[in-house]
Amino acid sequence: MSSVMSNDANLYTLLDAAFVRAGERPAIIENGRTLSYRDLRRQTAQYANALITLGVTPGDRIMVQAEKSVSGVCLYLATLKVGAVYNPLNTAYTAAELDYFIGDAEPRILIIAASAKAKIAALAVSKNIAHIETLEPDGSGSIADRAAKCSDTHTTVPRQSSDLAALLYTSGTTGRSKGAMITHNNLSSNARTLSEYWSFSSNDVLLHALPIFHVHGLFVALHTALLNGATMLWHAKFDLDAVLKDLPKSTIMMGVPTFYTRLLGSPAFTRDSVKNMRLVISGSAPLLAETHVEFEARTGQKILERYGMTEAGMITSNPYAGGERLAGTVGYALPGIQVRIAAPDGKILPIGETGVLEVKGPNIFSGYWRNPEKTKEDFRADGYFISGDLSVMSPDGRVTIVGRAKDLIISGGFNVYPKEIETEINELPGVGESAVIGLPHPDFGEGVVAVITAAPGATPPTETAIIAALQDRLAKFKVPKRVYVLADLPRNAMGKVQKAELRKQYETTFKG
Ligand code: MLC
Ligand code: AMP
Repeated sequence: MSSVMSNDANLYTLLDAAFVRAGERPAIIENGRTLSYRDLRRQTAQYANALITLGVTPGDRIMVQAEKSVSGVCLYLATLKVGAVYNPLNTAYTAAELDYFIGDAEPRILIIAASAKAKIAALAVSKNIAHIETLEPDGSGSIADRAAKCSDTHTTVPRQSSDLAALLYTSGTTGRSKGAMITHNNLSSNARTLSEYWSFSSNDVLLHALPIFHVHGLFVALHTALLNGATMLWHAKFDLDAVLKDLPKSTIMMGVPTFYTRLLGSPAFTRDSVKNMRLVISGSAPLLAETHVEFEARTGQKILERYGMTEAGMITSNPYAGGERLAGTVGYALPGIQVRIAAPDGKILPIGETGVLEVKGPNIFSGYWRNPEKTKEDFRADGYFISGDLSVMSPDGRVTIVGRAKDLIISGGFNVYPKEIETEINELPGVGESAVIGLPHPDFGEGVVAVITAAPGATPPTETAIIAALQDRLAKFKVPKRVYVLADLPRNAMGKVQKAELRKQYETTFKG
């Protein structure tokens, strides 16, 4: 191994070694079309060269808002390969939301669907984006055309372990999204740990139906499969019938709880559906204990629940082997990762007491993009990151998430911070104030609900009017499913809105 290679912490270099070993084995199978590891490697090199022709240099942000495609995987890997920073965005974000992200991330290149290009073009010019390229759901587009004309060999740009690999936006309690700076070492260490902990091998076939703009689908699923030269059965989205068809061919599946409640809702989902499955993983939101129990009763298999977050990758996991997968718990800290439970003032709490989970390890991001104050706020002096998740730990280290210290709703695995929605609603004519809460939703786990009051002397806008007004401003999953009107919002003695009261008041009324 050359000295350059041995010093190179580029995640792509680690993956590339697996690609070489895998050779002609299938990397990704989509609708009967197979991309071998050899071709994945070639196409990634072509995309890397395409990025170079666009003037990309190490550290440049490549912002991508595109539907899931195999080309998108090559583009992601190519971004790592050239030493640039991958900055994916939820495809549901509106142009208004994009405006903020572009201004904050200052990407060199923006890659979007052609249909969105016209809307964004003026914005991009005003924000000095050097290039807008297109990428369509079928994997075609101007970036694909450009790549097709490029050489299929490219020398990976070496990176140090602390260099940025990705910038992932995660919304915050203040309503503004923050970019989590994720390094090559964050990703490599987590990928290696999970791969070993979950016993991945080249024989695995992973059913991949998650979006690739978040940690779960982009890092956890992709990296574990790619690092092992395993095969992925590629689904652009979670389509129940399509998933049911591919399940019997799969050995591993990863999903958010909604995937499993949807599967259990289908009589076609049986023990036979998972006959070749060795591991079914759930995460990104709490899995109801009843879903865990029902899944085992139907299939004979226990879902493995794990816990993580954008800033930390995967933190804890129920055991793969040699221990119990306990419903309602998220398992133990992964090897090399330390967790503790602390009070809001940072005092470490005795075992058995509920507090906020704090975490430290090579998985922890390097801070919020251009936001040192927020970074400082979320870290303890000894390097622990404050998760905001209320948890309790058993004497043997098993973690149970019991709630959230942060005002956060998780709907179908997507995070929604009420403050952002409240800010938008409060600006609408006729609205006095608003409180946004999460209520139990049969499909999404939690559903977003708004409770509003009328402005003095005004008639409050109707539910339909509010929902319509928010459509252009907010991604669909953030728009309240229902809007209720109250004369006054319940407040405590300090004047703080009592969201727990509101949840109690509406949880039986709300049906999703
Ligand atoms: C879609 N809709 C949602 C929604 N997804 N509304 C609320 N919450 C969601 N998650 C809207 C649609 O726009 C549509 O609106 C209506 O709800 C019905 O949509 P659908 O067709 O039923 O939705 P579908 O496309 O099937 O998507 C649902 C889903 C998807 C659950 C499959 O949201 C999904 O893939 N979620 C995974 C999220 C994820 O990967 N999270 C990982 C984060 S990483 P209308 O008005 O048009 O009818 C992380 C760290 C970690 O958290 O630990 O992993
Ligand atoms: P995100 O910022 O999108 O990465 O979401 C991270 C948040 O999802 C965590 O802080 C938790 O609140 C939640 N989360 C992830 N996995 C689980 C889980 N298994 N159980 C409960 N909450 C989870």
